[in-house]
Amino acid sequence: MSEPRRTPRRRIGIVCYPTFGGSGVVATELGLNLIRRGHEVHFVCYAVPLRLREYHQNLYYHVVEVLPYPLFKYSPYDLALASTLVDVVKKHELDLVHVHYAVPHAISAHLAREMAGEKHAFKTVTTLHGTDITIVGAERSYRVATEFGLRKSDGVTAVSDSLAATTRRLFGNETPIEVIPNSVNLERFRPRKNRREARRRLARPGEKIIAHASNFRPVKRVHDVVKVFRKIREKVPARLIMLGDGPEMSKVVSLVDRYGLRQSVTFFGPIEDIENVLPYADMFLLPTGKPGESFGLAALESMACGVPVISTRLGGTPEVVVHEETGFLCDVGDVECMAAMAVSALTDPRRLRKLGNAARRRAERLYDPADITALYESYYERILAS
Ligand code: GMT
Repeated sequence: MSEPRRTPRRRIGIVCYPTFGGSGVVATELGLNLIRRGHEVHFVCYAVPLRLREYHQNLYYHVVEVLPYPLFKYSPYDLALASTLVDVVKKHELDLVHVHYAVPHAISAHLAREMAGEKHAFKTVTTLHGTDITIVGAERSYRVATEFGLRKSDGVTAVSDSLAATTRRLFGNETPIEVIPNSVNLERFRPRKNRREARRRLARPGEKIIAHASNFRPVKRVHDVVKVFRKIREKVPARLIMLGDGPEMSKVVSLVDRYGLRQSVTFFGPIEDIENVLPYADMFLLPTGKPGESFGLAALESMACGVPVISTRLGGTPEVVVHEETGFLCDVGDVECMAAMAVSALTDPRRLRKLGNAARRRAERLYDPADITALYESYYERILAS
């Protein structure tokens, strides 16, 4: 399916982390949308991105092979990426390489440009996604390199005003940052009819369904999900559905056991078709701690499914979730607040439906992939003309 394109056809390289994670999803969906609009897109990654499951004539995938060598305790992925980029740029005459997540992609792209030389000149755009600035980039061992990568990028974008502001605070005001929010695949993530049948497979009759999806890293405070759920269950029959996996998983399972909640919690692991579960939830919990979500793609995906979100008043989430309109925002760690908000909506079906409808409408109005892709297209043109 092709969509109208108002800018010249371009050859674009996209670099991202291909595993579970919002930045890889955003990069993949953007690449597919650019292809649908007639551009040629080359993904350069160490594995096929998870959501890249479609065939297109203008879609190319180039693997970054990282050689394990006995001398290397840590194989230099950044060098392998830079070398692969040079090969791709030379062979396919790319106009622009768009890297997602600054570390180390922005530096690899710059190195590739230096190595490719004038004859194969290309522009670079770096999209900041969050922890590449707030955690990894701010870390002493990466800070100087991250700042260098941003300075050497021809264009830098951030997924929220909040992340742009944090980047300026940490790295100075020199690099102009364009804010282009993430989009959500509105066809894939949509409210579903016939919910009753699917819900029967997910929960017992009468149970409200609470969902959480993440990479279970400490910043996500998944233990708060369990604590909030425990409090919700004191008032409302409910089931918790956990999607994803990560370093905190065993602690979370222990907490579930300690609270005696094993029979009420379903762990789905890192399933790929999360869109077949999310629409059947009544509420989505994302109690992320400091420094917060730069954006909160999982929250947006839930909203697109018509599911209200309870999250924290931190980072870029308040730009996505509107308190008392599409969900609720509480302070980090305030499980009482999160549980009270959840119970107030779960026990009021009209309000719950209103929140869900408003969530979907907001996703459609502000995060439509066609609109966001058009923003990237015009940004690319500005960078290419500079
Ligand atoms: O920074 C991370 O935690 C990883 C990154 C990712 O690759 O999933 O997540 C960030 O990028 C997403 C896509 O832009 C955002 O929706 C997430 O909020 C953001 N995570 C954080 O800021 C913690």
